[in-house]
Amino acid sequence: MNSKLMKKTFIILLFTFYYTSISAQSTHVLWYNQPAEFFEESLVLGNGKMGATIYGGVNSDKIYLNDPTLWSGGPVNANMNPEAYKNLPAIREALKNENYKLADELNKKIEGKNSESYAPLGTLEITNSNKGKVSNYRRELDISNAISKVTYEIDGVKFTREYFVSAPDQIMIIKLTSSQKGALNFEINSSSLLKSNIEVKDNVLAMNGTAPVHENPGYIGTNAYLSNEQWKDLKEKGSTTRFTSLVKIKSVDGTIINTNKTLGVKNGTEALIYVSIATSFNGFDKNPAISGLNNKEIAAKSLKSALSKSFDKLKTAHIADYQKFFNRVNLDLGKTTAPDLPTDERLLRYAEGKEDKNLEILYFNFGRYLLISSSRTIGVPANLQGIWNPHLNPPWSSNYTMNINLEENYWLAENTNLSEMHLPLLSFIKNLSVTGKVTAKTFYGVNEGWAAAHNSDIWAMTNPVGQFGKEDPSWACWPISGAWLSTHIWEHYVFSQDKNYLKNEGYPIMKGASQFFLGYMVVDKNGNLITSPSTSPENKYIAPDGFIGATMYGGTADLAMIRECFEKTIKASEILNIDADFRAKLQTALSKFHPYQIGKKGNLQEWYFDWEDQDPKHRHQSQLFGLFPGDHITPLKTPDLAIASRKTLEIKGDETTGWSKGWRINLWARLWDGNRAYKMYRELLRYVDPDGKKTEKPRRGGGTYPNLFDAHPPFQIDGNFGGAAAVAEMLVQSNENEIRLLPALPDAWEDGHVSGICARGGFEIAITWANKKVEKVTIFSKLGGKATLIFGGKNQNVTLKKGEKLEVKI
Ligand code: FUC
Repeated sequence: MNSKLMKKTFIILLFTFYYTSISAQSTHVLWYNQPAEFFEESLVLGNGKMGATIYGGVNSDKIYLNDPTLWSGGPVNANMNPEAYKNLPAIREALKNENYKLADELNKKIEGKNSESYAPLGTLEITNSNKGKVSNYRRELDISNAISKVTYEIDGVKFTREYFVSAPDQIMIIKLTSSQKGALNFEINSSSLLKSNIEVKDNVLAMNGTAPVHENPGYIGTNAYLSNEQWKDLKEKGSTTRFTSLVKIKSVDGTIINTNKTLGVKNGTEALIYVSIATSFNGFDKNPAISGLNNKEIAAKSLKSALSKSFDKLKTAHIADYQKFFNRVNLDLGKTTAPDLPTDERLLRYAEGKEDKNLEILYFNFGRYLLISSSRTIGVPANLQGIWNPHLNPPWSSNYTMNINLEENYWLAENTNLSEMHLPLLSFIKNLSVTGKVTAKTFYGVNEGWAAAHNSDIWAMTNPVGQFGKEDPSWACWPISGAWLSTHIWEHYVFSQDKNYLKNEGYPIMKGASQFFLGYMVVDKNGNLITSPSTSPENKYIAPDGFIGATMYGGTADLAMIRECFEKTIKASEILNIDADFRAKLQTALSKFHPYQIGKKGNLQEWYFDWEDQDPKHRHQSQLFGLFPGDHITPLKTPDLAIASRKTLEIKGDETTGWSKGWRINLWARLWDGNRAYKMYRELLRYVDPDGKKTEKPRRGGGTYPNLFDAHPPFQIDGNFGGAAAVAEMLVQSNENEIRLLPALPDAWEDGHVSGICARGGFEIAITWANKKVEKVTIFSKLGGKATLIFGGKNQNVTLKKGEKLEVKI
């Protein structure tokens, strides 16, 4: 071999070695070289009921425990401001006279209490007594099996901790092992920020406590608005939720050593920690103190049952249960040359604009992981932080914010094949429709139907918030969430084709939401139907006289949401072949809606008049509801409105909070602008420093924390869900008749494959594409049906039988 050839061969060999030794980035493992110091670095597990947040420290491993049914307070007294509705005529009169200042002031008279707060259950701490120099530390979460692991070495001995939270067994398991016989030495203690009692009895570490009687949102300061008498009254009623956590250790060979507050193992080689939790929450309308569940008994039962099973059996059942949901969808975006780095470094590298397709897939998969892990409790949807909250006063009470956040949590439920995870929200809406009847009557003087406003909590509170006149109408006074939420009922039906659900559960709730709006809407000076008073989530206008306010009439967002609610209720009544008279009423009302307006800047007008915004770059874009999540604005059906929506997005710019980015990516996808959607997806994945971290050049703003949690900032889970939903929206869009393939495919995703994405009409789609062109399509029908597939400029009609899978000819 001549020297030139030798050199060439050497270089080829070097490259081959480089690429085979440095594997590509994972699409399902988050991993780090160090323990978490901040919450936004921790790794989370959950079975849709029990949540665990793992820090993975060597000497002290902190694990926060959460149960989504542990909230402050008790069942809401919906009749809290029985005469509030009497203020409506004066507000409407002020608005008729264009006296916006007065209207804004009077609108506060239609306010009630603020929501209760999601409470942290407790913290488990594993303290290690093995001292020495730590090497080869690794902490990971594998979202393909929902198992987290910590491994490290001390003086040549390898220690492993494996954690999972099982849904079938309602238990958290931590397995500790050491590579050297008898090298495990650790102790466990429990603590809580809540009032609690800790004891060790019969080798079980038990913590029993109660949730706070009442909490005010963190931004107000605890209890700031309650008078002494109100406090006394609340305490005497004592309707708070009880909780229990139980911990037990099984060790193969070590000695179990207990104190009166701790459990421990000495000189063991393998140990299993079992953690079981429960609360007395027994439904939104039951007093959890008096008519609560027996939390002690429930926790004890799960513990006993898990103790009777082998580790392997528990683990196998956990993986099988989790994968039943997770494995339904598979996404591949083709070749990547990104190196295998820890997730925090990987995000930093990606923020520099580097390619990492598998990180884009990981974020999508992680969104699905989070929904499976946080949304499996009927009546208790995933809240602002999913189920993972360490704070006593969490941001915005970690409640249900219904002018975007709660709904955004569920945008990925149907299209990414997690319909079952939608049920906690759907059953929660049913609860809202109960308290909401009182709210409709007492706050708005409407005797038919139900209403819900900006915030809610586990008690299905529906009143407008604001602490009875103390807070800003721009967010407090907004009775429209019934319209938005009822579209989730329709979405569940149209994806699942479950007519029984629609008939027995869904339709009556949709009808109730529509009835409220028929009663609430009024006629404007042109004879059109509008809302009055109206606000546009949480933005403010500048009136011609310079007044900056929120209260006005006929806001675009209200009309867009009510339009969707009416249109979907009409469709549902047609499918069920019922309520023809009511349907006609809705049709007549729809024909009289104040129409969309295009403003002087070419934007889709947010306000009834073409007024300036106080903040033109405001994070909310509710006036675009009809484009997404609604579907009455589309580039084909309403091209002018689609162009105006685009203009609105241009004016707002791309720099915004996490959830708002999540929403905008979906909006760009619906405008079929894949490259813009992708640009914003990259920006959603932009590295953000943990909240408490002090750095010279802090990286803040909307984006992604090292543990892949969405940064509003602070942490809010909605951006994770909105971002994951948008990936599906870029690949498949559908209505009842048409399925559009790769409608917003960015140039960066030239080649790829996706399977398991759901389309309206009860279909599941698999697509393989190359050079941005569809190469192979498979369509599966759950119940049989027809659809038109649209791709590559072609329309193709398909008819499938129930359970049939068809490979479509290209
Ligand atoms: C809405 C948003 C805020 C935040 C809060 C929880 O009020 O405007 O940005 O997400 O909900």
